[in-house]
Amino acid sequence: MSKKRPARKVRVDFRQNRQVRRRQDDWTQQYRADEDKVVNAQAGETVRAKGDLSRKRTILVDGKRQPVVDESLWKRGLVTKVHGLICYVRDADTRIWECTVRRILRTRLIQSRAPVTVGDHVWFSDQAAAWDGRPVGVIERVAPRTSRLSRRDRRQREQAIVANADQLLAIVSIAEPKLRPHLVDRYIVAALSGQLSPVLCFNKMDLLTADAPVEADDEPHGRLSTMEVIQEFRALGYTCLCTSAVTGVGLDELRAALKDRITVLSGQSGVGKSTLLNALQPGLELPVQTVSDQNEKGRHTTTLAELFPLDFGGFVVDTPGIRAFDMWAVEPGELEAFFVEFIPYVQRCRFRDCTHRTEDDCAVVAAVENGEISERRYYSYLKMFEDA
Ligand SMILES: Nc1nc2c(ncn2[C@@H]2O[C@H](COP(=O)(O)OP(=O)(O)OP(=O)(O)O)[C@@H](O)[C@H]2O)c(=O)[nH]1
Ligand SMILES: [Mg+2]
Ligand SMILES: [Zn+2]
Repeated sequence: MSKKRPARKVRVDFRQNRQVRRRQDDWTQQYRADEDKVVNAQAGETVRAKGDLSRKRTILVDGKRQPVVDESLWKRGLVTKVHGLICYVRDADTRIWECTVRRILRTRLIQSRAPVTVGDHVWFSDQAAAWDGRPVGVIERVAPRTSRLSRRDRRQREQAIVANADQLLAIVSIAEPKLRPHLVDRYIVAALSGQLSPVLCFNKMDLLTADAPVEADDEPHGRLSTMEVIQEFRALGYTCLCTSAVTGVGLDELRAALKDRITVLSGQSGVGKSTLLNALQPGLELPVQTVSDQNEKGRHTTTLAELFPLDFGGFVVDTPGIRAFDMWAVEPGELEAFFVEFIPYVQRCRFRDCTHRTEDDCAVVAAVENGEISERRYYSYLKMFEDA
């Protein structure tokens, strides 16, 4: 092994291989820092490649800095479910592997409170030979995450639920239960604050008879009809799907929106989530995960989330934690950033820390008054501000 190579040259080579990373988590940096050391120990072994995903050889070292695994022998997969210490990993051939996490990696990830979670892209070593051919593996490495949804546990510690999700599908019904536009605004804020793109699905379109005004929440403004509400969200640039699980309208668009993405599902009870998903993919059962059971060691384990594969490509994940919004804590001051139509105005307010409520010379209020910002959206902002 080429331990005595100069460190500097190796570091440069390694950086060239790095990908631009969005929203790097601390643990990943930590891991990368360790990897630099690893690569030092293995100078010349790194292969030039466009990104770290295509790098052919990275060496993991044990406590004595000895290389233990060769990445060219690892498989790539996606964690679809975590149960206690077992991660279920789906490989490129859709085979599910039962994996544990390499101890050195696990310690590091646990220290930085970022254990392997559903949605993680991982490299794992095939241990089937030692298990009579059963698909058993060991996770050796976790790819950097592009997004992470987490919630706080009772001790206020962050708990990752889903990594790398792309979008939030907010399903609402236009009737039974009635449409509540304010709730849609909340879904949008929730999605954006979790780094997900919102996709709005207005279900039960078959129940749209005469397009009567939407019953107001308790919003002190003129009433809009269902189609006007939808039009308003469209005008803001959000994807709005109009579906009916009964007539099948809009299902193709919904399928196209979900294809090849990791979609987090949300929507109140009764809006038609299960019916809609079953219409998309018959037999797709989405048991909401509330499992809390005893494993053989008598320890309580909770399955927080599971990725369900769509046969046309992509995954959906449905969890009560995400549905209940108990993780989307948004500071009042952050809120304006999630109201996309406010953004051009906020810098024109007289006060830099304007909250757009009672301040003098507020450009947002002025824009509401002259009709450039919808009154409905503005009142929604006020309501969320008070609740935050
Ligand atoms: N008219 C009409 N009814 C629908 C439609 N989609 C679902 N429903 C009905 O709405 C009711 C609730 O649907 P579900 O699919 O169980 O709703 P859900 O969102 O999964 O509800 P939870 O599991 O409680 O969260 C059922 O009686 C469905 O038949 C639709 O597009 N049109
Ligand atoms: Mg359901
Ligand atoms: Zn203002």
